[in-house]
Amino acid sequence: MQSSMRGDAIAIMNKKQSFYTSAVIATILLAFSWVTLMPAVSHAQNVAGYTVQPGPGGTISGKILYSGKPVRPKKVTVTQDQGTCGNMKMMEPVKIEQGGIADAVVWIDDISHGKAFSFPAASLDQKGCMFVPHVLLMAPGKLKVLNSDNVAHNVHIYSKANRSFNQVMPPGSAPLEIPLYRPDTAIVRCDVHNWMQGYIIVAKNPYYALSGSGGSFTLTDVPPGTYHLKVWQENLGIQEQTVTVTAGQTAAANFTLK
Ligand SMILES: [Cu+2]
Repeated sequence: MQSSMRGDAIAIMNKKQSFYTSAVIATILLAFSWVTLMPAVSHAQNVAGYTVQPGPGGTISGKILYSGKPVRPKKVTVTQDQGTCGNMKMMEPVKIEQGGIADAVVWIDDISHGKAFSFPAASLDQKGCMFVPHVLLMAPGKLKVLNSDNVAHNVHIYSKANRSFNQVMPPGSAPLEIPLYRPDTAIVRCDVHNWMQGYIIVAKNPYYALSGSGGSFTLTDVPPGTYHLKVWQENLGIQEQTVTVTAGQTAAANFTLK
C-alpha cells in the first residue's frame, strides 16, 4: 500500500516535473521566437539600416524619359469571365505618358537617416481583372488586398525577402492582410487570369517615388549629401546615377531608359 502510494507520488512528481520542464522550454522558445521575429515586425519607422532623424533637407526632382523602340501594347484575348474581365486586355510593357515613363520607381539606394515614412496605407485592389495600382509603393508593413470584382481571383505574391503568399479570393471576400515587412520588389499574379500581374515595392527608406505623367518625380526633405539614385522599370531594368543634395535647394536628376 505504502509503496504504491510512494509510486503514485513519484508519478505525480514526474508529471509535475515534466510539466514544469515543458513550461520552461515553451517560455524559452517563445522568447527566442519573439527575439528572432522582432526585426521582422518592426514598425516602418525603424527599418533595418534606416533611422528617422528629420532635419533641414533639399529636393531631388527629375524625369524618366524613354529612348527605346516604339512601345506596342500587348493584346491578350480573354477566354474566361468575360462578363467582368472584358474580351481583350491591353498590356503596356512601358507606360508612356506625356513623353515620359510613368510607373517607374525612383529611390535613394544608400541613405541611412532622414524623414519619417509617409507613404499612403498599402492597398491593392483587383478591379476589372487587373491589379490596381499596377505598381504599388509601400512602407514595410501589412498590405491590404481587395477584390472588387464579382469573380474569384487567386492572389499569388512572389517575394524573395518575404514569405510568399498564395490564396484564392472569392467575390465578396473580406480584404486580405498580407505581411510584407522586408524591403523587396515583389511580383503579384493571379493564378486564375494569367494576364493579371502587378508589382509591390516594399521600400527600405522613405525616399522612393513613383514617376507620374511626363515621367516626373520628386523626392523631398533629403538630408544634404551625395547619394546613389536608382530607377526601376518592370521591363527596362535598373539604372543609377549619383546626385548631390544641398539643403534648401533642388538637385536635378533625369534618367533616359531604353
Ligand atoms: Cu484574377
